[in-house]
Amino acid sequence: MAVLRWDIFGRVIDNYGDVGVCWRLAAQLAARGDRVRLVLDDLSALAWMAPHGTGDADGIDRIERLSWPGPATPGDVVIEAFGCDPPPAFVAAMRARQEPPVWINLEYLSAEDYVERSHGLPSPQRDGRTLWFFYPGFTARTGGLLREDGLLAERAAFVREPWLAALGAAPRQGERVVSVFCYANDALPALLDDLAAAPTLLLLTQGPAQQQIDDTRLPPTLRTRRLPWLDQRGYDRLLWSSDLNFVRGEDSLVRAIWAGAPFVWQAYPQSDGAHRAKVDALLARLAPPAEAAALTRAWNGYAPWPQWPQRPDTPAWTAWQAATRRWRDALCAQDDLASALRRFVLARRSP
Ligand code: TRH
Repeated sequence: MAVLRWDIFGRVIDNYGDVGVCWRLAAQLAARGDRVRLVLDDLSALAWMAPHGTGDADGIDRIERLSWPGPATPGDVVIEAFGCDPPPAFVAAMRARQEPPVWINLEYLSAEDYVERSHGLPSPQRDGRTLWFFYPGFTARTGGLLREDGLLAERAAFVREPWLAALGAAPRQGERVVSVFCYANDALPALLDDLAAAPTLLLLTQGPAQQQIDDTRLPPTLRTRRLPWLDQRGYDRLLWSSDLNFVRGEDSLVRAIWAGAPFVWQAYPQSDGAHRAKVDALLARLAPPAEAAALTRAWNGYAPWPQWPQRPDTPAWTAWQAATRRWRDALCAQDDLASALRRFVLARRSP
């Protein structure tokens, strides 16, 4: 298999999705034997998300982590994540190369229909080069989702008790485990009220979940553990360990899908309400029971708080779990994003 040299550029606009997606892509390409330089305007989140020394067997420790503006000379492929505009001097160097690199804009993930129409389109530039649009997505006519080789087997072999115990978050007998990664959310008090109906261990990630919840005001049925930032592998395991996951943004949504447990997604809130269309499009594809869909809409702030399936022995919970697994299995039958992207690039290189 040809070894490709990739330059991935990303800018941290807000939160951690930009760096999270760039890192996962870099890691999956490196695991396939490619050479990867990752150029970010802010490398700080990598210190907890992808600490050095944790993945040498996969080639991950060979990824070059570079501060913006990064290298002077391009490799074979340039990825600009989310339209971040690589440095002008680098773009000029791309133009100067005899065989210019394949240049790709990796777009945001959405379940909306426009993704299929836009995926793979060329954008001819004034100087004769082409920028290609590559859209992640949920159907075979999109770029697919980031998924490591062997991820599902690893997940199936995972045993949660020792992992949670090592985290200092062992559940008590009969307690359900719920992880929460969210933006500031006015619906949190309603959620806590509902969860308090049964013994629950709430695993709160860094950020608004920890800031918004006051442990001293919780009833005895709700216990909390405030987690440090975990690395991405650890965050995956947190999702595998939980009976119900609240996730947000782009990357943790995908990881919740691979985890296979019922999940509730909070889209990145936009002042014009554009996130509603994203939530509705996701729900249309996942097709959970109506109560779970209602919960997701309420969690995103545009529907009243509903009655929702909480107990694993109810038909609605079973249906929710089944819908989640069905969708995961269907998505796993499709190509993963790194494989699709490699193929896309190879087809656009000069012979
Ligand atoms: O941080 P986010 O809210 O990022 C968002 C979204 O990507 C959104 O689409 C985008 O428009 C906005 O940024 C600018 O959520 P996301 O995408 O889930 O990214 C979080 C990353 O952090 C993900 O890679 C998982 C990782 N993570 C850890 O590695 N450890 C942790 O403990 C936690 C909580 C997250």
